Amino acid sequence: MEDEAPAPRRGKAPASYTASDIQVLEGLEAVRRRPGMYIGTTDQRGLHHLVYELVDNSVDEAMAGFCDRIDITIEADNWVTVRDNGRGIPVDKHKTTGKSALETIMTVLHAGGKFGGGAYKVSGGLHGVGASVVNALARRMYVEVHRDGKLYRQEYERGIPKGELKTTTEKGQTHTGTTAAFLGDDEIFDTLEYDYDVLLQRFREMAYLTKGIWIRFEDKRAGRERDMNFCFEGGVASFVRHVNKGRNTLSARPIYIEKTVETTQVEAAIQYNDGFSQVEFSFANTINTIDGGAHLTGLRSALTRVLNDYARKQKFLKDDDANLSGDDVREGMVAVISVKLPEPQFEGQTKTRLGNADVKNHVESAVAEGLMQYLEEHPADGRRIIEKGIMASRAREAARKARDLVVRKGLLDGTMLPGKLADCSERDPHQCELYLVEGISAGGTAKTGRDRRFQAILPLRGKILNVEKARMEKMLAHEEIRALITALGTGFGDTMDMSKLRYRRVIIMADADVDGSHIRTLLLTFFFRYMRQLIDEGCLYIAQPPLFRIQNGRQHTWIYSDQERDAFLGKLKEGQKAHVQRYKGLGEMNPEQLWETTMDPEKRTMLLVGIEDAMRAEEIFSTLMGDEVAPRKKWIQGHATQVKNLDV
Ligand code: 0RA
Repeated sequence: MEDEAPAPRRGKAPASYTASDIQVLEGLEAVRRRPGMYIGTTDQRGLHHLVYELVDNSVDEAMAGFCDRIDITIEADNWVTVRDNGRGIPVDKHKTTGKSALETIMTVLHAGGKFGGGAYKVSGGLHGVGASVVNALARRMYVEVHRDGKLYRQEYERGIPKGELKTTTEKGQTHTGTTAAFLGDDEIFDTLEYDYDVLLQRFREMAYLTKGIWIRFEDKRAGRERDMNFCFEGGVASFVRHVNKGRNTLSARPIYIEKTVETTQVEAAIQYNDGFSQVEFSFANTINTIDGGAHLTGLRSALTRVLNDYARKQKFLKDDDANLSGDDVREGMVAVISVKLPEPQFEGQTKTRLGNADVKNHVESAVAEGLMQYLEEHPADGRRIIEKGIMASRAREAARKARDLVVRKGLLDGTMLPGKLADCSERDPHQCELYLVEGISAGGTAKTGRDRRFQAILPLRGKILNVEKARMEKMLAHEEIRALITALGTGFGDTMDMSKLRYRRVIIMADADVDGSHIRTLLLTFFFRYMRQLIDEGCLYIAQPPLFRIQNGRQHTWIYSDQERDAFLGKLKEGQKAHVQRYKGLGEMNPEQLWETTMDPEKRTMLLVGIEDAMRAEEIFSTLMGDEVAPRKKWIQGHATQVKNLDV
């Protein structure tokens, strides 16, 4: 968002002005002038933010115990409707403004808080900006409140009321609730396109975190009608089950803990599987604290302490055995911790870490108590969990020895680059790219076609190891993986050092067929598990080779998807003939063609691999083997601005 955006056009002001009207207009204008300050961005993300804001308000009403249904609809004309069966926003006259409470909430910045539903009103972070911000950024909006046997309704245009609050008596009406609907303002937003799946993900999360709430999400847009319903009686335990779906678990059900300690509501669920990764999700007042914080620390220390105590008491650990480490007891664990507290403090640059120090003790005591009780009541599960921890501890020791050995031999430190690597001449990592190419012959084509100044090629033979199911030391034994680690220069795992990265762009280039999709998945899994920072820092890409070449007279066009092909052929004038050639693999192109279509920075399109949402990634990486995989992706483009669709 530009700092000095032109003043947006104002809606019509009401006929009679008061001092509070002027304040309202100034407030709305501030929001419209600098929307970024309130909702971050004015792209699709910002647009989604308006929806979250309204849904959060209804969820607050649910957390306060007055609402158990929320219906969200994307209407055919891009209006969004959020309806709940709570008490209804109050409509009585507000003392200082002389306006109804409803109008005040809808038009005065930060007024929402004063009417905040319960004690656990979501605040901080990017959330909690208030319904008035949504209203200010909406081309049109209306709110309907059912309460006291009446229907109240008020409409707005760019935040300004279009008349008074209207009241109708509804005979025999007993239900209560609020409906808020808006149409985003196209003067503010780049797009009014909602991404159903992105919103759905958030609502699913909301449903897990607000036990028993029923959320319905309907898309009424032409051609993409969809309807989803969520209700999770198990709360975060349902969440854990969902993450563990399809895996072998060490207990039939997640360990579930629900307890209020002082003013902190603690809800946690833990379940082990026979895999090797740790999956932890933490939330405070339904906000995903991706950087963890006090609640996550509390959960971890309870886990380590209680499991070690139990292992000693049950003699799984002998007197001279060392304690299990945190990593040992978290191997194969899926855990969700959700806390609700009156005044959450969100810290860190992205405000995604919970700061409230006392919450650590609240969570630790709740989880310790619940876990101890569980172990007493389920000794067979206890044994399996401890045995897994002991195995993890031994494996970690073996891995450390294996790593020490390879490090001592200088196998991974980049001083001995792998023979298969065709390096580039440039040394500045920011200029350098490494192409990981499926197959030796395609590797050869890429070597010839590349710009050797800044593009390096590492051909990878066949299918590399499935790292999801393998342990670290086994993985290290794999030559392809070793070559990859050595070429990158960073090391891996806990000791990874991004400052040693030799190429700031690492590009996976594989065929657009099943084998190619397989190898992409394997490589993504590897990077996700062992070189996460590469993804976090936006250094991992997926190349986009074309699927077709269409020859049309003397002209030829490269085509990257089926839709694009259909569109292209549809646009040809009658009588024109086109020859469509399908490319199955990289090997079918010659070096010049590979350069022109896939490697030339001026022309190519690449996918930037991002992990915005660890849960989805976890799901993807564990649903391995042959499945179509679609990580959260962002399109990076050279020149073209069209978006191409390809399943990874
Ligand atoms: C404050 C007080 C009361 C209700 C609400 C807020 C409320 C706000 C929203 C926003 C969306 N849905 C909502 N539902 C309720 C009720 C006050 C009372 O009845 O005593």
